[in-house]
Amino acid sequence: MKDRIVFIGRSNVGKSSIIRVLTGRKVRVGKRPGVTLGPSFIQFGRHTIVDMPGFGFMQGVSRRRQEEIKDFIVRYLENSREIILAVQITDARTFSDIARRWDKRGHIPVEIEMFHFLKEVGLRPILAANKIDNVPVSLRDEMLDEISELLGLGKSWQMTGDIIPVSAKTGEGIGELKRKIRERIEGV
Ligand SMILES: Nc1nc2c(ncn2[C@@H]2O[C@H](COP(=O)(O)OP(=O)(O)OP(=O)(O)O)[C@@H](O)[C@H]2O)c(=O)[nH]1
Ligand SMILES: [Mg+2]
Repeated sequence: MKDRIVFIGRSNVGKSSIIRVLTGRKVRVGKRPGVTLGPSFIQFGRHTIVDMPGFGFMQGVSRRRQEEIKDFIVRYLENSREIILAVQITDARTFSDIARRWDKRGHIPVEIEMFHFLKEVGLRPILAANKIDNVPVSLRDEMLDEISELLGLGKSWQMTGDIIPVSAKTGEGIGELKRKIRERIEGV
């Protein structure tokens, strides 16, 4: 049965924290990046959430190890027949800056690359823009629209239906994320 929902994202964006709030289960969360090293599995109703290690830059982790982790994630996503959906988590406030910095250096921003990859392999990704509590309310629409454009989803984040602003800290948007996950896995 296809019953796995994978949570992926750069290190330290709050994947484990969101899973903790969504499921009420104790999941290891940390201040330092690289807390989640192997995938871990958390029951979510009839489904299983897979908490993946974070990819991309991590302080104190060698570049080679970072590449290994990314390769592991990509291979897991390509080969597992049990995955029904992917939820990509990002840090709402820093997404655009980081993406532009990579772009300037002539690299494809890793989060954008990952989002496209998830689409290509048919995992219908939802983007949870986490830590929205760090963004002043008056700036949120602008910031989310920018994320939407950078991901190639169009100018208005609200029109996409793929972007959900959330905060694992305040609980904001978690209900909406839960609804969106249920909507996507229903009947599959
Ligand atoms: N302000 C704020 N901080 C958050 C939020 N969600 C998580 N954090 C903090 O971000 C840090 C990283 O959280 P984790 O949940 O461990 O992040 P992760 O993505 O699982 O990290 P790795 O396992 O290392 O890939 C912790 O210090 C959390 O308390 C949020 O919504 N708002
Ligand atoms: Mg984690």
